[in-house]
Amino acid sequence: MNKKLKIILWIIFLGLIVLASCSLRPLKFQQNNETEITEDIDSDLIIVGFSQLGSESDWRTANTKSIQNALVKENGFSLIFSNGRQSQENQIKDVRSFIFQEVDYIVIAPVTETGWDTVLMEAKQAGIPVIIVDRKIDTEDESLYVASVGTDKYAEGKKAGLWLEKYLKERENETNISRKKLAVSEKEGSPINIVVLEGTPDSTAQIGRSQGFEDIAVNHKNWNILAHENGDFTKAKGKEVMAKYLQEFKDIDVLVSQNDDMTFGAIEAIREAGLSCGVNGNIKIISFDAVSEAFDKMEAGLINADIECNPLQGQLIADIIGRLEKGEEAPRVSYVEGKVFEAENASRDRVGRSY
Ligand code: GYE
Repeated sequence: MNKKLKIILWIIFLGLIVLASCSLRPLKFQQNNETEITEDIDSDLIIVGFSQLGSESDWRTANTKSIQNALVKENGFSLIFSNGRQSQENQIKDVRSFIFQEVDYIVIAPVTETGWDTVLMEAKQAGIPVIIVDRKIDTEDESLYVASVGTDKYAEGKKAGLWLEKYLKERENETNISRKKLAVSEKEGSPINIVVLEGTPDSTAQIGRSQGFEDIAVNHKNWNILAHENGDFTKAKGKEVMAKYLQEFKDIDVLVSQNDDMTFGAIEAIREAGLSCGVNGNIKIISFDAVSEAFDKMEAGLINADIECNPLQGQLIADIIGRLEKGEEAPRVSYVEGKVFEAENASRDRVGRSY
């Protein structure tokens, strides 16, 4: 190939490179080991920085997957994902990094409800809309975020209390003890000793589920909540705290565990203590989330009931951003609904579930 042609081809090649690079938005970015970053993206895409609170549970994995699957290039998005590893300090750093990168939207699953005003004010001043997902934040300044997506955690807590009410009533009827035959002292029913494994303190799931259950329990003088400690939504901590409860209390009737991962740990602790749980067990278990492994445990009769908390929130976030991009109003609060599942129907109810 003669030299002149080579030079012409080289000039054309360089020109194409220059053209291609000016249509890409170079992102200023800070690399850290928990952030997946797109270095150069098509400027037509909507760039979303997502600060996920951690990877502590099966529920969280499903929630992350749902959001990552919705905010994909095919849907017009470029996602920058950061795992906060259950630390608000990490999440605040993530949000500042997104601001530095001049993203179009920030999505946060806040590990706890308080302590967000300062960094969200920085996002507001940078003109970056914020969407809160899964849990809530506690702020006086409602302008700090444009929408929140999640589930009604208080309602979930009440569902747990209402299920226990129903369960005890059915048991009482089954033993054919009519209330008029009961001695006066038993009119309120025999003592029901309850222990609670709580989630991360100050998280919406812990606050809502605790309050919802307690607002039902308060109607029953014979329900005794013996202890309610933090199991941090993890299997290991749930097992550790349940083992402690089993040492302390010899007559536990019910375990209310605020997520399935802590329940899985508690079941191990109960069995290692030589006790049994679930449908035919010493200790009845009410759990939250209703992830796939919890259905396995319900089918095995180890969990009596599971209060669903639907993690599939990604499409809702994508829809909200789509509406905002078109200058339309977006709903301030969007809830995904959940059901109550019972061991007796677990095999039937799990058909078709995606997590
Ligand atoms: O129940 C638990 C996760 O905020 C609803 O957080 C979520 C909770 C969920 O660790 O598994």
